[in-house]
Amino acid sequence: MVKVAIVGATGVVGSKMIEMFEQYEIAADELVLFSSPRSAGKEVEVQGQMYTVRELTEEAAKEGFDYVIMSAGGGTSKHFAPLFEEGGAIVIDNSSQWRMHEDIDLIVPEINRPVLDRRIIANPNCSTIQSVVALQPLKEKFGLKRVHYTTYQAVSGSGVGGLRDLEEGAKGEAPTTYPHPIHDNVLPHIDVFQEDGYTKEERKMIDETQKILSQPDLAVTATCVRVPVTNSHAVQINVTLDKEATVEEVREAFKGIPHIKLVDNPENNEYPTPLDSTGKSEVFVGRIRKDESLENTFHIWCTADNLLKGAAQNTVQILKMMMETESVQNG
Ligand code: 11C
Repeated sequence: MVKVAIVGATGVVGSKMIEMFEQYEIAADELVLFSSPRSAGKEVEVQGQMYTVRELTEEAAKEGFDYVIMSAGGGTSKHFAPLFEEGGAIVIDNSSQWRMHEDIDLIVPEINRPVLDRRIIANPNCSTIQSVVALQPLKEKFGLKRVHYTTYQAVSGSGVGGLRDLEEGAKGEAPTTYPHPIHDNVLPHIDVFQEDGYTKEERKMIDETQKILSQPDLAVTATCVRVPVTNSHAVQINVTLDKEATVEEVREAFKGIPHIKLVDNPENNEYPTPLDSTGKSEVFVGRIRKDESLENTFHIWCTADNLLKGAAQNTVQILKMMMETESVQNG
């Protein structure tokens, strides 16, 4: 009897998690969908069956779930993830609340495995996930010395509010989610500013990259930018390798990896774009060039669906991995 809950089931990422349940053939004997009081009572279809969404309460969190996936914001995760954990569940959380806690695993299934000091597993930030997936083959082949990210992030990363600001902004409406119009504009501002002048999104990319790649002393810096694109984040990665490599060797490192799609034929105007990666499960890489200004340094352009590999897909991949591991352990 496997009992699973989805918290935040009616949100932008929650809806994609439900789609991923079908794609990854998640076999739950009992499934419960939770949301905020505002969305409770809605009817939602999962794997061909209708469910009534319930309000998440402290009592409900102790109903003895085996697995819980959460995408309901940091505040909800801070309060409810430990309650689900106390009730015996493995919680996979998509917020930034737990990611950098020392005893919490931060997982991208293609890269690392949980050790489970706690039964809460954190799903990384969307722009971080696609970037580390692109960096991993280079780490394995050549080693990493320094990474400089510049991001071009879609408004779907801000949920319905971001989508609204782009859509309504095109009709001349004032923004309600961003501090400035996003239509016809770019904003070098994602999440809140910190005292050091970096945004929290930039800090997440730096800290999470070091943690996921198990390289705490890796030099990483980032500038994160919101662009008027509906979906799929793009990241320009400038990476300095430990060992010498040619452009062809760097390209080769990405070949034959099922979760990476190399699109790098500039002579035919072929390179990854957010439109091409939207709806796809892979991380796309291209425009691979040598950075002549620094030794052993390359430019890599990378796009991925921020709601799929950047959020819902990665979360459900972790869920699937945990369900398979536990069922093997339990015979
Ligand atoms: C964005 N990366 O595009 C953010 C969304 O820490 O999981 C995801 C925020 C997070 O705005």
